[in-house]
Amino acid sequence: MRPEDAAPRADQTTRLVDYRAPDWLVEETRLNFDLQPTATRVTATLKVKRNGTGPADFRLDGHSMRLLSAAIDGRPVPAEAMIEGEESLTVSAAALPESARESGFEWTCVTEIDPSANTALEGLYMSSGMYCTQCEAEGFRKITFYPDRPDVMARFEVRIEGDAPVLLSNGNLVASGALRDGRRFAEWRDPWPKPSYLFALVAGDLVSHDDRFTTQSGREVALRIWVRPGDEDRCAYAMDALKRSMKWDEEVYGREYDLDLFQIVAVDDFNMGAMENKGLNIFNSKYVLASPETATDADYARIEAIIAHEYFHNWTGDRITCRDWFQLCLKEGLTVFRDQQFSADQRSAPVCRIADVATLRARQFREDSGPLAHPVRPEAYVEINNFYTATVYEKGAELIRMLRLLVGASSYRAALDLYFDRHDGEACTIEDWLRVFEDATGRDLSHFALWYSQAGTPRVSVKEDYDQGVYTLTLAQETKPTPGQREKRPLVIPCAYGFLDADGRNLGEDGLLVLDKAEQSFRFDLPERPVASLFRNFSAPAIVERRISPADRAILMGHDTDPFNRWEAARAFALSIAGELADGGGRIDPDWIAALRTTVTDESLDPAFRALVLALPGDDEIAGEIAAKGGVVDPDAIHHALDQMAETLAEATAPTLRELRAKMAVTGPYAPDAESAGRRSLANAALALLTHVDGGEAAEAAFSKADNMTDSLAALRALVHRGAPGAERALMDFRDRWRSDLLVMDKWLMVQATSPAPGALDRVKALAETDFNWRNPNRFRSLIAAFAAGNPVGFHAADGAGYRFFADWLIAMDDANPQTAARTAGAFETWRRYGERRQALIRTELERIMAKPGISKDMGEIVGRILE
Ligand code: 0A1
Ligand code: ZN
Repeated sequence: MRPEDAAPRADQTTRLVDYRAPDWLVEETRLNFDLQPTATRVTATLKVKRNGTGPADFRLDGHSMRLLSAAIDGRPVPAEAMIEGEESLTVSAAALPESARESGFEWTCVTEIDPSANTALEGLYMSSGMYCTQCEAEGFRKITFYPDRPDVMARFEVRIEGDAPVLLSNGNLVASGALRDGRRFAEWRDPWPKPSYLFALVAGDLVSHDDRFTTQSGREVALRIWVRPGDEDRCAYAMDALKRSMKWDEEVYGREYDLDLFQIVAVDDFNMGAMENKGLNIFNSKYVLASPETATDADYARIEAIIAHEYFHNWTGDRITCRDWFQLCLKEGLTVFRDQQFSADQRSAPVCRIADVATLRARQFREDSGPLAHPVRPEAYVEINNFYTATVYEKGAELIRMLRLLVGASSYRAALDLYFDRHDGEACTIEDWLRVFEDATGRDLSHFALWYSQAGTPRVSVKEDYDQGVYTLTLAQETKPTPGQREKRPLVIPCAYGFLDADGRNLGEDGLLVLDKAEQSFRFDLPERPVASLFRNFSAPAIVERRISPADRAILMGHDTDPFNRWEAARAFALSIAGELADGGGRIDPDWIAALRTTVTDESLDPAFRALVLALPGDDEIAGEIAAKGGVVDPDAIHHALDQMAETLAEATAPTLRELRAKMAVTGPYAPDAESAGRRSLANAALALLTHVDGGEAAEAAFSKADNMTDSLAALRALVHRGAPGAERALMDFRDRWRSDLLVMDKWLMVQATSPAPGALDRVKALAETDFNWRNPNRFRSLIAAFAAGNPVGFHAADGAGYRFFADWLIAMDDANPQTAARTAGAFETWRRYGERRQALIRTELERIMAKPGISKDMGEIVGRILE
């Protein structure tokens, strides 16, 4: 690809090809914070060293603050020697004192910032009365002027003065005490050099839930989870997950923690899930706080995964970081892969894999097939915050999974050992990452590297032939053009396979094929025609197109030794029925119902797995299939098709579903372990179906007797989404019980926002007009984003009212918080899938957003790319 093809908007674009090493490095950074809500003073003292030779301007990033003074080696820098750009401050090489030009100098500057006015939640801001920071990717430049790029790594010393009882930063606490006027101070030192994006500060009225961990080499680490008073009894699960993560990283990757203290803080206002600041992770409170009454099984699983993810970043992100933001997948793809491995080890590996693939298809395949498609390592961006995407994270993780499959588990571990040895303390690139694998295994990965630069999901078509003892498998690959990349080359695609005979028994050896050309045939001597199980465990992030008879599908569904492909066969069956029904034809094949019944009642199978088999495909999944085949998507028809399938299935299996519910009942007090969670998920999947035929009777009973949030919410959702007579009552009861718990109320908002029952938009509008704190990203996502992304029927209402409502909110949010607004706007990315009328209505809204005076860089880039 020519890099200029990828330019979203020529003027503001940052490009990978323009990367230059920094002219100046920072060895030590001393920060002094005098905290005041509207006027915080920051004094930064940097020990600066020339990187390279010859004269170079001293350029610092910075904006949204007041520069009060600046000095070099203690001497004030005259105003005329500094050039203040829109987002920078430069002291020209000529203005630097002679002695400083070659050997370096000490830079000091004092800035003033207003955390209370910072609604963008980047830099230093306030959340529920506490100070906190978010510096990834480029938030540090809103705190002080600094070379705010990940390849500048410094040792940080931080002194905080403020009214709050708790004052935290990275590393180890070296001093603290009282000052005059009730103020306090604390001094923190982080011995590990780090880029500015990993800096963190928290100050507030907090309490901690404490524990300890002894590392494999016998060092004691104090663990602290900081929360608001009253929340301390909801930290136990997060703490347990943290200790398990620390142990797992030692056992599986040989990685030990490297400070005396590891802290986590829960904050209410946060743009993302959490942040891996060195030694001081900051979390969205939604991913820390959990109790049986307030958190669902899914919440527990997310908390476990995110706690692990942030902890694992200590090595893959903090000790080894990214050279520049184009390399984001270096830390994110690897850390997602590591957290997926961890969850698989803690829970059921196949169930985790199925859930991960379902998410990948729903989010990343969708992204890869539309206007926002980009390579795992992008080559140009306007706003880097727009590239914290499913492609960088989830597809990035799939690339590492493929590498591991190709080289084998022990070579993978050897390569990772080499990575940590060779690059500890460095800021690296994808080239460094791949070279480690080449050096550790002797393989040439130059072709594999294409996965990092080529966008789009490859489609692999499968042809099979059996003749006189020879089975021939022909695989052909094609990747459709994506924005800025018309020409696509064949990728290296691993296909894990096995063969079954007509009775479902193993036939021949299992193995791994590697497709690395546009088309390849593979021959196998086999005594009978096999039922091939291909792309086992989803061995490559590809779309597989294969004609397969219902009989063969039933064999895979019932007997494959690969649980992923058993589920896949069931999903493919359901998808083909749904697609045909939505197209106005087809019928509900009784074989589908029979096969489902067999699987979900098979007691040798994990209930969580059976629940996944029982779940019908999502609206958007079907829409994606229709669009890929060139069809026009009609959200009402898809929804109707799914309703018909659920109803027919429920009618045919109601007694089985009731029996399943009874069998899956969990006795004793609630526990979030995978086994009990699996039983609840099967019972609740059955409940959702039953609500299609019993008028909500079972769900009402379940709602009133639920003693945990998983069951309570599942029953509420079943009632509301079916528009059952008991729905209003249940909604009121739920609200009355939980009105003071905002995280629980988010669930209540979301159930209503995603309801396909008539009147959802009016309801969402009314909810947005009550005491709805829309500036809080969790609230905004639970109501506004959930409606757009999770309510296809309401959002795509033929009169365009859903689009208008959503665009109004994007415009409002863009003024307050561009990052969250732009991320939410991605709900429009599939707009070209719909009919002309809907497209015209959406275009009007997108153009209205683009025309908004003062549109942010974030939103301008996303909407601009969607419209292109
Ligand atoms: N690095 C964090 C997530 C994160 C990314 C970007 C942010 O602001 C732009 C904030 C947090 C992670 O992967 O967990
Ligand atoms: Zn991450």
